[in-house]
Order: sequence, then structure tokens, then C-alpha cells
Amino acid sequence: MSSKAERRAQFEGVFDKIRDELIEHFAGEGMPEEAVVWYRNNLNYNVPGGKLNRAMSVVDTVEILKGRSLTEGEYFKAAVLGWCVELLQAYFLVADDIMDTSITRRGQPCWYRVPEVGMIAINDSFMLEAAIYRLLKVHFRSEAYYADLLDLFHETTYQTEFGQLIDLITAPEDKVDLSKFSLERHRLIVIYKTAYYSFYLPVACAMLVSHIPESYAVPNTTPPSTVKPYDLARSILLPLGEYFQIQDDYLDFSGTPEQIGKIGTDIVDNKCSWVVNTAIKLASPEQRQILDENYGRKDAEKEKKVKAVFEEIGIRKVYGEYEERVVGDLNKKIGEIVEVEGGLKREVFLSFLGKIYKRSK
Ligand code: DMA
Ligand code: MG
Ligand code: MG
Ligand code: MG
Repeated sequence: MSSKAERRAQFEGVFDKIRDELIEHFAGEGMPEEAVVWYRNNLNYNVPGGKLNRAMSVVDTVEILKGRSLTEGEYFKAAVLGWCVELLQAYFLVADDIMDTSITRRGQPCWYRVPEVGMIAINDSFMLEAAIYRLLKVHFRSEAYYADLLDLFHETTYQTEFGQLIDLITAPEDKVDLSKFSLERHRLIVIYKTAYYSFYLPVACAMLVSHIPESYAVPNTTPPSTVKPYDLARSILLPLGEYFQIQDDYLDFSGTPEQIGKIGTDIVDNKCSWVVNTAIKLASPEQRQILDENYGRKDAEKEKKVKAVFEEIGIRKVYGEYEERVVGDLNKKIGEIVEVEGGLKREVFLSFLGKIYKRSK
């Protein structure tokens, strides 16, 4: 088993290949040299700099499903799909930073804040999305599952856009209105904005390249039972994605900068986070008033008052109980999966859960 750094380096090598392939096609259409340079910069600036957890989970999941290490050809195909997930994320992030008027992303200025770029970033984001379909066509057109792959990326994109819409109208940065917040709203935003593309999409990609069928029978069961593996995967990965985001929200409040590598800003940014929604649910009228008057304000004193209410309410304890409950539920659901040759495996989900359980960064 190679180290994490080696796996990452190998995966990044595939990016260089597909970037060059996209650029060669673009140049081959007679595009001028300055446009070729522009497109290359767009890809290099926005696609490879993330944590790559989503993308690399495509490769990891294919390995688990096949139960062995991959041939060079199998690895390449899984990695291309992983990079398609990263391209989709890059597309969302470039647009998201414009909509959120954000300043920095991954430790550098947001693409639209680069002086020569500005609102050209809108078209650049469209090109990042379209690059997905160019890559799928080149590498997967002759596969029986090509239409399913297209459908999966289209559907996931649409779902993420639903999530962005409800996120944008629920928590505008400049207009605080906690009456719009609730744990139900939070759940819907998180599932649509994050869980589909971050958790379901990579696993469903891996299932398609591994030729997992739409449904299969489980032998020796009375009454005979049929598994719909994509539905089953979704029923575990969406709550898993929700749990992951709730951890992120909780760490934004509870984590120290040394621990999480950033300073939490959800309170001053008026984020519809699990923490504030839980506090809203449990607050007394007096506590609620403090939240209404102090949440989402760019003021360190007000932020402190909000944090004090969170502590009074016992958010740390509520979070600990939530975590044990959700992990118990997920483990139970995963444990109920009946493994058949050529079907889903429990380890696909256990490996995700193992990576995130009790994470502190
Ligand atoms: C980013 O959501 C959204 C997508 C779909 C990638 P966000 O604005 O809540 O996150 P960030 O803080 O990373 O901008
Ligand atoms: Mg944003
Ligand atoms: Mg946003
Ligand atoms: Mg966060």
C-alpha cells in the first residue's frame, strides 16, 4: 500500500494529462494562443488545489468494489472520473465566490478577484463545467454506462444548484433573519448543496465503472429480495454527507485555529449552520433575543455574546449526543447490507465513516 502522499502525487499526474488533452483540443479548434494560455490558467488555478478527498474516493471505491488493486487502465479511468468531480466542484466554487462576494479560496484570491479576470470568471466557470462532458465523451463514450454517467453528472449538478438557491435565499450575508432558519432547512440545504456532489457522486461514479447493475437479487432470502444498489448507496451517503457538514459547522464554532487551520467565521457571516439552528431550537426567549440582536454582525463583541449563548445551551453536549446517534444509525444501516458477488460492499461506506468519525479538523 503506497502512502497517502504517493497516492496523491499519482492522482495529480492524471490531472496534467487531462488538462493537456483539453487544451490540445481547444487549440486544435484554431483558438488563438492568448486564449489557450487563458484556459490553461483557468484550469491550473481552479481545479487541482483542493484536498482532493472527493476525487480520490472514486479510485478508493473502485478498488474496494473490485477487491484488488487496479490495472493501469482501470486506475486511469477511475482517476478521470475523480477529476470530473473536481471540475464540477471548481465550477461551483468559481461561481459561488462571485455570488458570495468572497475574497480568498484555498489560500489565494478568488478567481474573479484576479485583476485581469473579473467577470470573465463567469464564462470560465461554464468552461470548467463543459470540460467534464468533453472528458466523459473522450474516455467513456463507447461504454454501456455512458448515458448513465451523463445522467448522473447532470442530475447531481441540478441538485447542487437547488441547494445553492435555498442557501442563498435563506442566509444572505447582509440581511439577518433567524426566522428563516431551522434544522429542517439546514438539512435540506446541506443535502442538496453538499452531500449529493461530495458523497453520492463519487461513489456512484465508482459503481458505474465497476459495472454495478441497477438492481440485483439477493440469493437465499425468503421472500426473495432485490437490491437497488444506487438507492441503497444514496440512502447511506446523504446522511453521511449531512453528518460531515454538521461536523464542519461544529468545528467552526468549537475548533481552535491551531486545530482546524482556519478561524471560524460562521457566526459573523450569518451562516445557516447546525450550531445556530440547534441553539434556536433550544433557546429560551431571552437567549433567542440575544441571538437575534448579535448573530451575523461583523463585530467581535457580538460574536462573543452569541458564543456565550451557545455554551449556555450546551451545544458541545448536544453535538456529542448527535454524533453518537448518527454514527450508530449509519453503522446499523451499513451492517444490514447483504454482500453478493459483483454487488455493493459494506467497506465502501465503512471507509468513509472511519475517515470522518470524531475528526477534529
Ligand atoms: C459552496 O458553499 C458551494 C458549493 C456548491 C461548492 P459555501 O458558499 O457554503 O462554501 P464556501 O464557504 O466554501 O464558499
Ligand atoms: Mg461561498
Ligand atoms: Mg455559497
Ligand atoms: Mg464551514
